[in-house]
Amino acid sequence: MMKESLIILGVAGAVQALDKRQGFNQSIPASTTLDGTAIENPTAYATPFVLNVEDMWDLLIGPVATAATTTTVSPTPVPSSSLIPPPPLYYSPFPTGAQHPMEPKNESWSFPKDFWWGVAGASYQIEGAAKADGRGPSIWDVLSHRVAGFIHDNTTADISDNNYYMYKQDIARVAALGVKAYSFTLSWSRIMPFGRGPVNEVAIAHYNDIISTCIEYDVIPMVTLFHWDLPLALQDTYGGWLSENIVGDFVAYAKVAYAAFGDRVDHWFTVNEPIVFCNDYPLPAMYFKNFSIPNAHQPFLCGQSVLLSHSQAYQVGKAMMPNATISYKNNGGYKIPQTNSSDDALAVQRAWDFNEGWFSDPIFLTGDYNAAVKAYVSSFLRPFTASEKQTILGSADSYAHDAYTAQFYFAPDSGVQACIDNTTHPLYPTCANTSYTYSAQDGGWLVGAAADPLSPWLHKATDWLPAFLHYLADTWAKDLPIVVSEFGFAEPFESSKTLLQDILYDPIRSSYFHDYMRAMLMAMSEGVNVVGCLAWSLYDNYEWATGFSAKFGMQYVNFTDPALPRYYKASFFEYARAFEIYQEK
Ligand code: PNW
Repeated sequence: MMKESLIILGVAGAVQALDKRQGFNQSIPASTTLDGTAIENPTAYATPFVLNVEDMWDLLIGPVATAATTTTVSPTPVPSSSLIPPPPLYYSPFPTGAQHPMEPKNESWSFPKDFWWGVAGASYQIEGAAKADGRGPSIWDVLSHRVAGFIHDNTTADISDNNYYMYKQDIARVAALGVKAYSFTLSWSRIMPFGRGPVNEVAIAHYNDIISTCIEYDVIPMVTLFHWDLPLALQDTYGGWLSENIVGDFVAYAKVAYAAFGDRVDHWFTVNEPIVFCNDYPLPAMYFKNFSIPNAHQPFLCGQSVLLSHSQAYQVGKAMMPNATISYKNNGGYKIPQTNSSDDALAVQRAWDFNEGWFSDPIFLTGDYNAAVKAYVSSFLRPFTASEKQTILGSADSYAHDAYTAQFYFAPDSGVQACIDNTTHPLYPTCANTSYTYSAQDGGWLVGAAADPLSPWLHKATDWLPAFLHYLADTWAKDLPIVVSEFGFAEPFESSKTLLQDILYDPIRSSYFHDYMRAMLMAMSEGVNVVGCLAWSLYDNYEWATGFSAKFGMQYVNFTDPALPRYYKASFFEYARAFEIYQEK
């Protein structure tokens, strides 16, 4: 089905092929400036430069680092000495003579036999091989290479975990601990170096082999189409997600992926966390083509494009793969009213409305924005047409949520309504204040143990997970299954540890996974239909603007050793243990 269009033509040829596509250059006037004619408004004219992939790297990104290993590594079996679990936090199987109170198993809890538990990673964060095999640059190559001060520790993900070459070993290592599912992301600009047009067969072959390797190891492959690494060409051509031009391009890309992998992949996520990547707009000035759209409008223009892109990609996917589960990944912590005042309740509701509800209300409830968002956006967003609303409504087969944490919400000092009436209020338009602590009357304690200070949004708030899952089920999922599509923890100050054995012993992350799994079991025993969960992350990786300085891995990767060796941390065994104990055999 894809064969005819799927070869990179030689990159300059590919760009010319793109130019012929209708509309690609519609905003660029003819190059009359080159004939020497005097012009009235020089800024209205555009260059006729044609950049191939190499030019884009050279001119827009600059030199890129390459790993010591640049060929696919064969997997070596995980030695049994690496599979000995640590003495766990709550009881110990070690015959040391130490005494441990037993943790009783709750016999009324269980994970059903077909419950899938897995681990997740994402293309830009783990792959490395930035320029290999024709990959085009993404906006994150600009953010990490060019934008002064953007990355906390000045690192790039040029090499990162070198998963592009080491995936066989990576899959073997997760399979060795009994993990049932591996969730990874396709790099859009690997598959389509310009985000549209020619498809790179080498990239298709690469992801095909990841999928085959999963199947060989009896691990379910789960694929996300977009996890923030937008092809740079799309950002600089029309503003990326700011423009509805992206809808057709995203759907075309999704079709290529479904056609190539849909025979073996049943679990698909379209976009990861649109609340996060839409709020990344405006991108830093001076590094991307300028589209002069008011800053405050940009996240919502992005959101509009996401709803159209996701819903159309969903419908196309269901037509091509009727048995697939397709959804998108939402995110955000549970929102706890800090007091029982009615104004705090209102603030909590507006926080749901402007975050999860921004996408979930249209997709799961009505086909359109909720009233609070609509009141805000209607002056600058066009309304959805009736047929768009129909396409959006019901465009998900599960409710997938990246459910890491919880925090408290309360009304602004002036009250919620005064904020809504004052467009210059710093909390406008959401008009909800947040805190990580209980109220002063309740002692002012933190909601739970803090993660690394570089991930200040994250606390261990597993006590709130049952309420959280009930809320998602009652509000949006209803009869649809819930997938906890990411959860995990950045062990505080892990990057300042130096001894290997110290790094591998991660007690707060271990207690996070221990308590998280039991809280999930509790909610499931109360009737919440969670069908699977994906821990973030399979190993330490590039934590976006935090670089390598905050660590979410359940495996340590020694980034200073060119061989990039991986080691299981104690938390990985803690996660696996929950299923040894509670999953029906
Ligand atoms: C996720 N929150 O982002 C991303 O999908 C991953 O790429 C990232 O590495 C991981 O979490 C750890 O940060 C989130 O505020 C960003 O609730 C923000 C939130 C949750 C997840």
